[in-house]
Amino acid sequence: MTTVAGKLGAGGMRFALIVSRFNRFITDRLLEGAIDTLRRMGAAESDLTVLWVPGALEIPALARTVARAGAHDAVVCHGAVIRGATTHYDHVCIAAVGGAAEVALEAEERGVVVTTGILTTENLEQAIERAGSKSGNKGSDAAMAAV
Ligand code: INI
Repeated sequence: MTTVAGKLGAGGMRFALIVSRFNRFITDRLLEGAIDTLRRMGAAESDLTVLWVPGALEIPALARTVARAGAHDAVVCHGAVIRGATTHYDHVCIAAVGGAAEVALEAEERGVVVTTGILTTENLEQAIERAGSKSGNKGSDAAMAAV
């Protein structure tokens, strides 16, 4: 039997952690989860770079720039898009998550991994649940996926 599975060791890997300031109450928790996971998997402090963007909409462009620059093995994206009164939510969700997925495909050709811990939720409660409470921490999950 041949089985292909990743090994969970982050030693020697360089990570760019992109995080949006919008809904920072949530994104701070996603970032903390990612950093905690990477440290526990052996990543060196000097191999972690945190890059802030204004909102989730800005994540894909920076992720692409970082992936193309070649200074990191993985780019982990963190954001929190929470539905408001208008359709803006839908546009930001599609552009942010779809954009990050497109960047991931391009980056893969360069041997760079791009993963997303971008929450898209109906309300704040759902976001809190996914940022370190009863539904885990999606920042941590995205970091683990990158490794
Ligand atoms: N950005 C987010 O990260 N989350 C949101 O919930 C959000 N909403 O709902 O508007 C949001 N908007 C800002 C957007 O990401 C850009 O930063 C802004 O439009 C400037 O380009």
